[in-house]
Amino acid sequence: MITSEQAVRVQPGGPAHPVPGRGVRRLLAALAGLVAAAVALGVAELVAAAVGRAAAPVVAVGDAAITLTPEAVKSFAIRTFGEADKIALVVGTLVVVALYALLVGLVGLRRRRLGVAGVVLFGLVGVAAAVTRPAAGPLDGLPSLVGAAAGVAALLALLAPLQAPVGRAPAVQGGAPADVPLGDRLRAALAGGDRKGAGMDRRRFFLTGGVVVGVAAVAGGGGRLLQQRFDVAGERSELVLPRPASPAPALPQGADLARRVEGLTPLFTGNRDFYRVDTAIAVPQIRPADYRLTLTGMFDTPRSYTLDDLLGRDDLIERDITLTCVSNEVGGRLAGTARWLGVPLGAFLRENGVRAGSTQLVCRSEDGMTIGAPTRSALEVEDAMLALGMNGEPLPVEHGFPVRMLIPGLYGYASACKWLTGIDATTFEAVDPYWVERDWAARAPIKVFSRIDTPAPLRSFPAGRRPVAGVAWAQTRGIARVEVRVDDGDWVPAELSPQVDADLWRQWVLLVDFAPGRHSIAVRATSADGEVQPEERARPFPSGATGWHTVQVVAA
Ligand SMILES: Nc1nc2c(c(=O)[nH]1)N[C@H]1C(S)=C(S)[C@@H](COP(=O)(O)O)O[C@H]1N2
Ligand SMILES: [Mo]
Repeated sequence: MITSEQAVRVQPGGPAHPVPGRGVRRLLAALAGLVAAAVALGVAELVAAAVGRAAAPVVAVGDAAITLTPEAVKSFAIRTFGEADKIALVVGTLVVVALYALLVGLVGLRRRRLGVAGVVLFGLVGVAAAVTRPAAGPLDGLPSLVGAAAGVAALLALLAPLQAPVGRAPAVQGGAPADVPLGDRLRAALAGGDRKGAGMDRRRFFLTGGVVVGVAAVAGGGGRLLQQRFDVAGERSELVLPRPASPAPALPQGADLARRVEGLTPLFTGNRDFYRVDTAIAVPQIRPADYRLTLTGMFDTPRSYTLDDLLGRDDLIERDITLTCVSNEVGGRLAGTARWLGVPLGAFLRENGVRAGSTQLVCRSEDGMTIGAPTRSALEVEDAMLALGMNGEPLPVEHGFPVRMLIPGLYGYASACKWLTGIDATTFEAVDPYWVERDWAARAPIKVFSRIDTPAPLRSFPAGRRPVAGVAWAQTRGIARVEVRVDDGDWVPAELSPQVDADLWRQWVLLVDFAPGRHSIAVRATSADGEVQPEERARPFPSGATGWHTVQVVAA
């Protein structure tokens, strides 16, 4: 069937041409929606350059998504995307926005008000996400609001030419004579030549679209550039760390077995290679001069500290500590070791008269994250600290600049608050911090863990002798033994890197003679206090994974 719009019309003074049908118009309307969304996001980025990065809608909505996503989905995301989880989230958010925008354009073509309402709703979601962040400022709704206004204006400006009444025929028709200026010919081509009778002004659509896309690009790109003013990388690199009163114990010769075993994790993890786990899409940027650490709750003499107060102390310690994440799967790599510099936590808390009744310290970070640690561990675990330095540098911004907490022997989510701005001495009964609200265990001591680094799973290699090697950890207790079993053989003890400190992981290596064929290699560790890593498999949720890491390999 031929609809009236698809019907061939006779142009005044010209031959008959097929008229672009509804399909084209719909396509352009959907495009209008997409462009309107782009301008909304672009303008929002520009406003966020004044207000703050975390107020930008993509960041705010992403943050809200992280806060609201069920734990199972979050674990799936961490498992699937690893440390690219946040990139995946941002890309996912943008895809959803794009699909929604296409729809808004289509709806707007028929019912303009509904289209406008669609953009407004989109803006309100951004506003809601931005203002409900735990660390939201009063102006945080502004980027989404102004962005949505720009989006509405763009949508209306782009839909108008698609809904225009039948216009005059363009000046240039058919084959353009040579004396017609190039600009006019171009414009005529953009406007669809003389096929302009369908009630749409394609030329105006594309001209307006071009302008709007330009505005989106300039606002978005410019906004992003201007947002760099929030970066504290420069101030961080100018910061000079003091020397520790108590340096890290010297490492014995040959302490790092990775020097002789290829594929083995190095004893120390470089700052760039250190795993990162947090909920921050826009990493908090704290200026050293603005930094305050505020104590509240069950302290006799709570006070607040500047960064200089902390850096200027004469009791700074430097320690080698392995940090691990509760989300680490059997065989996983969410662990790293660094040489940390910081304020001894026990002394610091005692100085402020932390009361005996406090069982939990709720640490608050700049972005509103709350992390609860047992007061007792904070007081008693040797080497617990307010860390200021990591491997000889100020903390990297992603790892908590300028101050984070570290308590060896506890998973990161229950001790290692980054961008630390507050410590509230309270009890476990009184407060459920962020992860505990999401049903992770309130108390989270690290489990004995060992991992095979080499050979990698499913690797094939020549039959004969080759090293099997990896790392093992049980912070605060230390690793006493690591054993390897090939197929149904006996457990054979591996060589361990020198015991330096109980808070530091130990590398292990064993030379194994592989007969040709498939083999299964398993590892288990025993802590210095005699706990053998259990065989029984458990998922990370709610208190850390267990189970022997096993890899299948082929010797040829
Ligand atoms: N502010 C803040 N601190 C945080 C987190 C977070 O999401 N926000 N994640 C915690 C978790 S789960 C872990 S495992 C460690 C990871 O520290 P890293 O990123 O420096 O390796 O930081 C902890 N501190
Ligand atoms: Mo973690």
